Amino acid sequence: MPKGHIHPISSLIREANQIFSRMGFTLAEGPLLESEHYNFDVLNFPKDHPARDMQDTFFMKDMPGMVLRTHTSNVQGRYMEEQIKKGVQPPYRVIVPGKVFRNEATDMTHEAEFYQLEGLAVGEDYTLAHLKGTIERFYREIFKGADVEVRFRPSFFPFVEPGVEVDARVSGAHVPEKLQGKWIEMMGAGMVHPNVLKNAGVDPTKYQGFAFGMGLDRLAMLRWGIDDIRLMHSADLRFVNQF
Ligand code: 2NL
Repeated sequence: MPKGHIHPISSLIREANQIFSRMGFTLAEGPLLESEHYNFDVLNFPKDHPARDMQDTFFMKDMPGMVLRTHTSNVQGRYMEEQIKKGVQPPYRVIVPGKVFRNEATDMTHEAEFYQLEGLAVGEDYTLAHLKGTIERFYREIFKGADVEVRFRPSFFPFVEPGVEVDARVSGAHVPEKLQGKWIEMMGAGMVHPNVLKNAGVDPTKYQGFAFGMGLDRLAMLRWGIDDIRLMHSADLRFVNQF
């Protein structure tokens, strides 16, 4: 019998799950069709934030207040709320892989449906240094023991303060030639905004958190040197048979 192949995105999710589980993270999943409450309000998006715009978000015509989730962070909000309801205080560590939707024109590097992997860690005395160490270790392991340097540039996301853009420079035997030794923008991250903790029922005077979010399609393109994102979801066996 001919054997099937594992899609590169599935492969990355499995590997990321193994890597992060060794750092104490568990995996969580949640709905793709989400309320504006969990997709935006809980995450500290102001009512007039441009990301809420029709241009960026798919609103459900016949379901007022419902959207296709624009990130997987809806799940972390639900997760924290659930823990608090059960009486479970931090530490929390979760990763959330899954499909997200943006109302965008598509090209070689953009799809309207794509995959993200987000991570959230909440505890006492958590700092940006913990975020940096966690991310460095993830890239070292996903690129199979590569040398990894990580740097932060200041950035903005409503759900974190401070927010950072994360660049990585990787070199090693399993790193594609195009990537070797170059600074590449890899993800967004930051310290969880106190409002987000508060909205989920976590006491921000006692706990801090760090969070990050990366595009898995983009990571797969970098990891295997794939040059067109549209190949990823084309259902073309000539593509998937190479993995
Ligand atoms: C990006 C940026 C990011 C997060 C995701 C997050 C989730 C919660 C609280 C705080 Cl519940 N933060 N997630 C934080 C910063 C950046 O993703 O561009 N990803 C592709």
